[in-house]
Amino acid sequence: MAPQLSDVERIKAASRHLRGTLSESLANPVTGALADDDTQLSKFHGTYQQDDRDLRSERKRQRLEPAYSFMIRARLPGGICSTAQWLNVDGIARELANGSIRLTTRQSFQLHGVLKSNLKASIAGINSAMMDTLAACGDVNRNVMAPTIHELSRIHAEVQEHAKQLSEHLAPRTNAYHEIWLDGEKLAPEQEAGTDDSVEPIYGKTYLPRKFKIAFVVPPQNDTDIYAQDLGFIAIVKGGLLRGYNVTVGGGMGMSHGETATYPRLGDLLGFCPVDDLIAVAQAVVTTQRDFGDRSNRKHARLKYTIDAHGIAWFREQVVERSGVSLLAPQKFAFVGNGDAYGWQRDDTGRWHYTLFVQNGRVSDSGERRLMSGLAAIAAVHDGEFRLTPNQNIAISNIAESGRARIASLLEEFGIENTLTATPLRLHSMACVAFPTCGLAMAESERYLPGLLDKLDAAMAHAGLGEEAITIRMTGCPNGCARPYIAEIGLVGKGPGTYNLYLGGAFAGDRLGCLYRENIAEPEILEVLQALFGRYAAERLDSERFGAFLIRTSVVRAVNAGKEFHGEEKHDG
Ligand code: SRM
Ligand code: SF4
Repeated sequence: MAPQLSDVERIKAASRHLRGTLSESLANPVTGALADDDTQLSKFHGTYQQDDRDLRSERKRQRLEPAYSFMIRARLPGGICSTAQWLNVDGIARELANGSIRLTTRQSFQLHGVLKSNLKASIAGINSAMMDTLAACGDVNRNVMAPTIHELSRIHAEVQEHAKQLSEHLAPRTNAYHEIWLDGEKLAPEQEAGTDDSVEPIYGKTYLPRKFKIAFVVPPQNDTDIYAQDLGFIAIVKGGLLRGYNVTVGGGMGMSHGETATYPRLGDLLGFCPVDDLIAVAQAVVTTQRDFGDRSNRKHARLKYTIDAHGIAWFREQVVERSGVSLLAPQKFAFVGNGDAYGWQRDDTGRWHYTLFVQNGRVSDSGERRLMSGLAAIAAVHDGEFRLTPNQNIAISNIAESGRARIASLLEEFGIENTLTATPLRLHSMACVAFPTCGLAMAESERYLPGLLDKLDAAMAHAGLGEEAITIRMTGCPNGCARPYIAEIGLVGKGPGTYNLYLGGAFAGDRLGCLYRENIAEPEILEVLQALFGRYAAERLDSERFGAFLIRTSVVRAVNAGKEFHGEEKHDG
């Protein structure tokens, strides 16, 4: 007997291509929430229902419904955002959301704290600036990432264009988004009734079994963390020309504490494909996952588990057969790091780019550092664009030589230049959102990491490592939104104030970390890391990275495959 489908499958199938009763839910003045089933469907439209977790118990005590509000996530292929678009988002954030903009780990932005009554105006406002939120979340292909490299402007533009094309190709085709948010015309009755099977030629009416993520990257920088993606395209550049892509499949970060059948996994190299074949190959990967992904258990539904269940050889056969593309052997490449290059860079056409460190992606004004106002002031005078990076940062891009001094003075005026003053440890840090908005958070993350870093910076300085870069990432739960399992130091929330500590990930994001301490609080985190920083300073080899050092000295074992992540523990699925 076929296993029972998960409840989300029922909701998708009955949704008439993502309509559900969203319009009715939005119009209901009695509650700040959506109807239950609609909370699943709204994700496909780029918005999550949340409630303020800081207020949860007090609201309960007062017998009030939770303080509901919505998070809105945009879809911004390659993170490119014109300055006009930025100003539009800035305005919506101030007027209809919580007054801040949150840059994400997938080159996009989120707004938090949008009341249901303001949701439609906010989403319509984002669309008015030629951006959308469709498929920013949900069981579909999400925001396609592309590197924020600046030096090679032509290669960047080409790869960026491919990311955009693929994003378009894999976008849902349903008219529901336009109908609900943009008062678009209702289409033919059979589309509205959800009985027309041609509406979603790639996805069908139940879309994918789970979320799906794609990134492009140009070695030697692995800034889009290609091995964490369901599908990755590694650019092979020879003689200054883009020759094609090595394709990776089956990366992913999410897992659940105590459930060894769930694990983070690095993508496998599937083969090399010429540029012209990339859409066909991508579609074949997506449709194989559509047809074989596990629709009964959402914790086992990502592509990584489909590949581990059937084997990579089987998967390659499916892709070759469906795409008609015979994948060649992967071409040589090497990565050196997975962070962003900060500060000023000049590209090969002479234009300037400035990459700014945004701690944990939070754009707001705070004391002397008026980041939100500063970026708005820069957007008002800058005729290039902003590029949101895959590491929660922002680049002011495409600045003419003549405009450079003006941007530099605005950075100073608003107190936002910090790439020279922050330590390399901090510049290589990321934390997910977690409290108070994330419904899945078990521990603090964005609000906690900056303070912890103050103490770790002191420990690094004490060990004589103040100028060393180590990647450190924190999440409030094991879902892995800041990709902690491929950092050299990963801290993953276990409960209020406690974290699992993972060590030994690679500086270039191509090896997983290994569990070193479980459920520890700040005093032990500091004690353990202080001791290891001391040993690293004393015993490291020339240019040996922290993660590699911990493996050579057997502090932790090297974890190169998802199935090895839990060590000797049994895989029960
Ligand atoms: Fe994530 C769920 C925030 C990137 C793995 N993620 C969530 C939700 C929507 C919580 C929820 O389901 O209720 C979080 C909203 C918090 C809030 O209040 O805003 C959330 N994820 C984020 C962001 C904003 C983190 C950040 O600090 O930047 C990132 C938005 C990216 C974007 O613009 O699209 C974000 N999430 C990621 C990544 C990193 C990546 O994509 O490279 C991952 C790991 C990679 C992966 O998918 O395997 C990630 N998020 C998850 C998971 C675990 C999925 C799994 O396979 O198990 C969940 C939970 C789920 O899907 O059930 C989740
Ligand atoms: Fe929320 Fe967990 Fe993602 Fe952090 S890692 S944003 S706590 S789902």
